[in-house]
Amino acid sequence: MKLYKIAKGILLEHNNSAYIIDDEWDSLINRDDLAGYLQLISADTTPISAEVKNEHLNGKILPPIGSQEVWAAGVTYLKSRDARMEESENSGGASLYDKVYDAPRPELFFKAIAQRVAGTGAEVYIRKDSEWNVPEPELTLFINSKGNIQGYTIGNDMSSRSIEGENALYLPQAKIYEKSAALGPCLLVATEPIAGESGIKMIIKRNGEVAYQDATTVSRMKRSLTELTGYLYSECDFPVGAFLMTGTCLVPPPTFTLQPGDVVEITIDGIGTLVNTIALNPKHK
Ligand code: DO4
Ligand code: MG
Repeated sequence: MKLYKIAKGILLEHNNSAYIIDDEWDSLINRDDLAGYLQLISADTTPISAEVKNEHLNGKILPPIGSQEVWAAGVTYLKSRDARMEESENSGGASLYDKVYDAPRPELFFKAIAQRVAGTGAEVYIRKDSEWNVPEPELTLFINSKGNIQGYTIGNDMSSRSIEGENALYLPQAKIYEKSAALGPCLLVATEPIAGESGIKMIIKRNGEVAYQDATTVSRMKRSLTELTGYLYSECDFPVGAFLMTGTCLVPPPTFTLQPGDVVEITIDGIGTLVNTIALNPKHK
């Protein structure tokens, strides 16, 4: 079942029917056994028509986040390790990525507060002081305050490769700025863990033409989702839960950098497609 955060509240999609749920986002998604609760709610609520559902969703979907923090894991796929070793070769930082890929402790970093997160259909930004920028398509977990993975969404961990490549200590500046993260389109709430064979695909369009595309599967991730969650929750409390991006699985070739107007489409099987347009922050142009 899928939960959408919309301008007028919360929309639940379940078994080809849609329902408007009268609840508050943070307390709803943080509930224990969210899937069981949503099943009960759908049995007790009158569905809305397909027409009304489309009116609620068309161009009006908000990111599926309330007041949670967004964290991110890094170097969880070979592609990410290799790309980072290449971009940091001149700074002498390449071995950091090699080591963290094999170490028991994963790389985890703070990514965003909700204010900096875009939803599907909205703009994400590239930094004006960065000449090499990429989107990072990432399976993203919603973990409740008890540390249970309750749902999945699609994340885009926008990154400056030039800033991170110059010096690994610049990572927070490469990763954290206005609209440097996108989440959406919905929260997939499932009782079973997401299947390893679930596909992740990214297409980047420039002037309507495909400038880059590639795909892989969740099973290529080196670490397990519970391992990442365990490290994140080991010394931090998240009273309304947290989102955790699980690392990028696709990296465009080194010759590629994003430009304003590019459209990034990230699809994960069973969840949907997150679509964002690249822009410069009008306040900082
Ligand atoms: O090590 C830097 C960041 C890695 C990252 O964001 C990723 O692998 O997705
Ligand atoms: Mg990333």
